Amino acid sequence: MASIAEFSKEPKYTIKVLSERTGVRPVTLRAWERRYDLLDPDRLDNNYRLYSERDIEIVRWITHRLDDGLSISNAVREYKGLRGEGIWPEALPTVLVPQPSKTPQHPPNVYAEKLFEALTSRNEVEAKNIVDTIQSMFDLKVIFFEIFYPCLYEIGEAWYRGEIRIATEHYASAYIRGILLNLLQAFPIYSAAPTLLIGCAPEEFHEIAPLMLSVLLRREGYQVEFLGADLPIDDLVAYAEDVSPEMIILSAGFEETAYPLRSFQAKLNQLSTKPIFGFGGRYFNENPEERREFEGVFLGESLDEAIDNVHNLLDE
Ligand code: B12
Repeated sequence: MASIAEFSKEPKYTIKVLSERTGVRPVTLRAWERRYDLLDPDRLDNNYRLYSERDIEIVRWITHRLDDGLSISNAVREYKGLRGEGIWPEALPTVLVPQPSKTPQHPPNVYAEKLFEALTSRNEVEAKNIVDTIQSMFDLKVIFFEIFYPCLYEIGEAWYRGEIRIATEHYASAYIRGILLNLLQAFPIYSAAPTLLIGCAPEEFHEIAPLMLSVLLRREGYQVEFLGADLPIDDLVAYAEDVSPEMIILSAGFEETAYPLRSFQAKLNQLSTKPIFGFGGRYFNENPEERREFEGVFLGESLDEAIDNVHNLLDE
């Protein structure tokens, strides 16, 4: 394992990047800086902070000590004690999430078409090459929204037109689901962060959108549990009583799957922790007038909007 001293001191990352790479919200990072004098970032002309790879490793080390049960003041004291003796702590093992580093050769839609071709012709070797390539070039949001989404959309259309078999559609969606699950598990879990349960309404089996949302929110440092398809409401309320999440997010694509969600927030309000219920999905996008019939928070038409709304609801 490398020592933190081996990481570059060159200031180049904004607080948003530091936050995404460590799972610590910007407001918390600023508080640690102010109260404990933890980091001393460079400032741009507009006074924005700029952090280095070394800063990222320091914050990761501190959060690891918090996970061990230390308070923030004790974790910082320990870190400063080591530094006072001229010792740099060991850096934590790095997470296996691919980081984009290459310049894109084509716009994302070209890769969406290539992936569609590879998956519908059951060429998994080619599909893997494409996924490796896009992970080396694009941010996860571009991969999810501009490559996976249009690819799946076309698969649905091709199935609807009778051009591909149901089994081919299942194969393709299972492949993409597998990539997403791997990504979800590659991000670290921060036990001090707010807990979110994310999944599908009862009898709803379209789980790829909530899975994408789970990956993106875990990347932002939330403690996300992805619960998958077809969640029975009463069991989920009992689970929420055990787990005490800050928020539960469910997706529904059809009237029948959305319907049982009407009473969900009322049931959650009977728990002492009163988790927030957030919802979204194809049914609510296609029937905007129905949203107000549901107690809870409609999180937006897109996953990007949902991420902003989760921040607004949980970071206050
Ligand atoms: C893969 C797939 C399946 C798989 C799902 C596998 C899995 N593990 O997820 C399986 C085989 C299970 C399946 C089953 C069915 N499917 Co299907 N399926 C699809 C397909 C091809 C892709 C869906 C997908 O994952 N898209 C990618 C995600 C990212 O996009 P999305 O789900 O549309 O979500 C977007 C928004 O809705 C929103 N969103 C979604 N959830 C949430 C949540 C929150 C909180 C927020 C803020 C936003 C949000 O954000 C996303 C990005 O913009 C679509 C094709 C299509 N055009 O969408 C058909 C499609 C959705 N399926 C369809 C149908 C009809 C069915 C079945 C009824 C088929 C059948 N006869 O059995 C069943 C229904 C099962 C059920 N009760 O849920 C139709 C729906 C038509 C309609 N309007 O009614 C579609 C559109 C196919 C078509 N062209 O006709 N399906």
